[in-house]
Amino acid sequence: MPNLLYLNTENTNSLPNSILKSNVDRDKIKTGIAHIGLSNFHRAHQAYYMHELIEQHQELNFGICGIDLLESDRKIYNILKDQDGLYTLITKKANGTIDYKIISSIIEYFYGPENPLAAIERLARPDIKIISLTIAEDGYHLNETTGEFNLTHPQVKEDSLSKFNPKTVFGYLTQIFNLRKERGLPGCTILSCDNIQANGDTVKKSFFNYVEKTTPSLLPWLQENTSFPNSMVDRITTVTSAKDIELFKDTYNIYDQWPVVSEPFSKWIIEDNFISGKPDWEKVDIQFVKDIEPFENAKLRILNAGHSILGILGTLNGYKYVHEVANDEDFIFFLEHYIKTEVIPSLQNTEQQNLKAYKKEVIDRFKNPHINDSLSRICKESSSKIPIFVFPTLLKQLSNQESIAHATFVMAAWCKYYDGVDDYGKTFDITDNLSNQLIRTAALSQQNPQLFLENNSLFKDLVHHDRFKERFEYYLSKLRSLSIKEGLVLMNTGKL
Ligand code: CS2
Repeated sequence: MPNLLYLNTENTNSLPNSILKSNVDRDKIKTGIAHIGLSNFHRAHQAYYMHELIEQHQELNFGICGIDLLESDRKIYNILKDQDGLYTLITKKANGTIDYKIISSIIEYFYGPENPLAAIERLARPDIKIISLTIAEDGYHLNETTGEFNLTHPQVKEDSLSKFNPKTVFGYLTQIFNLRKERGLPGCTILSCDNIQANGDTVKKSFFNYVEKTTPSLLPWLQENTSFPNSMVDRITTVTSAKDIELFKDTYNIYDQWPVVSEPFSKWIIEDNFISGKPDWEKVDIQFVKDIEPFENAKLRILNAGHSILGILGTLNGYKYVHEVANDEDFIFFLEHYIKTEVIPSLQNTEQQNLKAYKKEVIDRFKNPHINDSLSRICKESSSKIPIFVFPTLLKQLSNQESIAHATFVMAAWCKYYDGVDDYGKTFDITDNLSNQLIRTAALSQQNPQLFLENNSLFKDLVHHDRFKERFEYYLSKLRSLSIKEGLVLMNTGKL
């Protein structure tokens, strides 16, 4: 057995062509994009698209500079530094085939908590034409119901007081653009790649609110010199397991400390609103449209809501992975019915999409038994997700006087989820910023179901709807004595 190869530039010459077929001299790639949040998703999606564009079309002006801002990102930062930005994308097809590809589009990396000024200086340089973000739903500090920026969030408040050691994306962006303005440099595009409603508009509004409060003199310059396209991003990317690392090591004799695992499907649709230019992304099948909203709503309310629903219901039934739930008829029948009778009818301007086919495609993707997407990943921070993924369907159906049965059943199951115990008596972990609050109100709901809804600003709009409140109480009282599976069987046969 030859010596184990550690993944880094020096060793790339020894890598088999099948996983690193490079036509490009990496030293010639210039940085054009700075990406904040080197999540697994970013590495399977945007960095993958850039890699393809660099390799297949010799695009040398948009290499990626990665920036991490969170304490929890220290590990990925150190690994990427160790591996010269290289990592492996592991793609698992539904038929069991696994593809490996070394991705080489990340060419610089900075870690904010270690040296915030270095990161700020780097992003202030005009070669960076796009600053993209994957900071997760909770990184935007939005009020869950109103969608407004939460200026009173402790970290946001802290940043507004100590400008030179920022913690939030908004603190960083303010310093970066302050420098660009002072130095007479151009602005750039801020591209959100997170699953939040109107992600570009939202980040713009939040950022401008923050600037108005902290550095109002910068605002007119920002209005002239920045743009914020909305986008829809899609690729299921799971938590990497020790087994994935081992399998790659055993197959190729290469040690990658943190490869990324994803499905073969990938999609990215963006509004064409880039103030300082963009790569020729069309060449790698990225779509540009005038109005992203119909695509984004369909994705958030079908795929992401579908995930959360399988996550919550499946966890209550003791399942651990998405594919286990998606291959259980009772669960999938319920989900299909929800999409068909409550989501699709409440979506608007959908002429350009075949939503029936999209529903089928999404469910087939959920069934892929090889990517092992854990329900704990899906349920993490569900109090930031459910309001985006499920509430809009519920509110639209309520205002249209249409059926809310499935969505409300899900809300009742979500309340039961905060008991932290499945139907077999096994406890599970809940990772959620609002867990203390929601665990407490879920416990109180044993006496009075309405307390789960009323004690929480989360449900603001919904609690004005008596029809919803009554249904919620009905389903929750049923679910207190039925298992989730029994409840689903009754729902699926129209008996509940
Ligand atoms: C998931 C998403 O986190 C979630 O709740 O639904 O991460 C999902 O896998 C991606 O949006 C797929 O594009």
